[in-house]
Amino acid sequence: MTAVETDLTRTQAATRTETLIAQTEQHVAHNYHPLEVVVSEATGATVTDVEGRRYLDFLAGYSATNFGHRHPALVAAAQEQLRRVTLTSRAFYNDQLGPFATELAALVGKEMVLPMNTGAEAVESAVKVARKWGYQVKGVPDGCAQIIVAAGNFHGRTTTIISFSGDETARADFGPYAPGFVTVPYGDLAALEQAITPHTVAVLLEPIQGEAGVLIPPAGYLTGVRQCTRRNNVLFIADEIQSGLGRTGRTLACEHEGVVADMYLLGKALGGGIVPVSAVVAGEDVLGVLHPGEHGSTFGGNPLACAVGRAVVSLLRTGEYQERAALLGDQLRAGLDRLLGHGVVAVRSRGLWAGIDIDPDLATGREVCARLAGYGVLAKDTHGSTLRFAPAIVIQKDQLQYGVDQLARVLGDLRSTPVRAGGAARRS
Ligand code: IF1
Repeated sequence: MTAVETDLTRTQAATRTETLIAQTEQHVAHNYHPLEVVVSEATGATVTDVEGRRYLDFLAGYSATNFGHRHPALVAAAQEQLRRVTLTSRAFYNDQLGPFATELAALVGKEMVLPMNTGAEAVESAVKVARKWGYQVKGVPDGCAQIIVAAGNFHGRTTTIISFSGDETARADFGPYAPGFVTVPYGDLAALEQAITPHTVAVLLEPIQGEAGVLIPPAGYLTGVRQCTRRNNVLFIADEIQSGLGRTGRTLACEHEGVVADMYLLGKALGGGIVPVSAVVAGEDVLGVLHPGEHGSTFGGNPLACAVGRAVVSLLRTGEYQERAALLGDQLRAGLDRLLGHGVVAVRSRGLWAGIDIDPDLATGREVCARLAGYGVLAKDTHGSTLRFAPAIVIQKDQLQYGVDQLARVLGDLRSTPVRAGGAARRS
């Protein structure tokens, strides 16, 4: 190719990016503000855009692709199932649902599974199950059930769930709001104890708060929640939709404190990044309150979802992904800690999941993400100047280092020319 032809190809590719972004913005509701990267292919820990540029994916679909994009075993399971049957509805049995539920329940150490599709549906399902358990088992007067949640939570976007969200952007103008939820500060056991009444049926928590910025509660908090809920005959619901399935170096984040919840909510990575698969996993004493007709879903428990979910469970059964997330997590943490005082003001991490607070005088998280993309690393900000790093567990050590090095590079660039008005003095 001549230099002129190469330039022409590049211009055409850039035009294609612009066209696709414009088309998306014109015809898709503006409920997101994506980075200006148009992905067309992905493998493992990397994605490629329509211009052929490769990036390291440090978001991993908000942990939906914990095992990497198109993991061969997961793709094979999906393809095999595509040749047989993909959807039956729950009006009939299918040959994947029973094995999926058995295998998932065993992985989590419970007995029963309620299969759903998205994370929010798993949360909604848990709310319904907890209320029904409250009325039928605990004996709470009809219509009085209360569920305690934590400030700063993120559990999804349905009308009930946003009713107890503290994020005004997610909540405002979507009322009237659902009653029956009480919010307490996250990590504060005394506040939780005080909020419990005879009408409390459940405490719903993320063992590590994701959207809030990868907030890890004080040591002993989850243990305290477990003791307090048990003492008061209240269910402990752990939303492990983002924290679960290998991300933190364990199958479940609750394991870091040796805590066993009554209900686990799983989603995201359960579908291997291929199909939406979520589940409530609990004992028969809890999920047993549901009877035919009381809850359901057209798609929940479909054979394609179950086949992929079974392959995900198989990957997790060996413990090798959990171990790898823990090991790589140590490397990530060491690399990020070296940036403290160099544009990073705080780092929180568990396994391969880190929240990184950037000096707000230097730049917003969004600005850092835009610059990282320019250096071939895709990440996502949350709340102002916090970044999240959560690459696929299949990422290679040198790729992980590359990502951290690019953050160091961006921070170096920003320290020499801060972008925020009122920020550190501009050097000439
Ligand atoms: C968005 C955050 C991540 C979750 C927990 C339930 C759900 C989620 C702990 C609902 C979803 C998402 C969805 C995505 C952004 C995102 C997110 F920044 F908002 F917090 F991952 F970090 N429980 N998390 O994190 O699951 O219904 O989406 O399947 O809504 O923009 P879903």
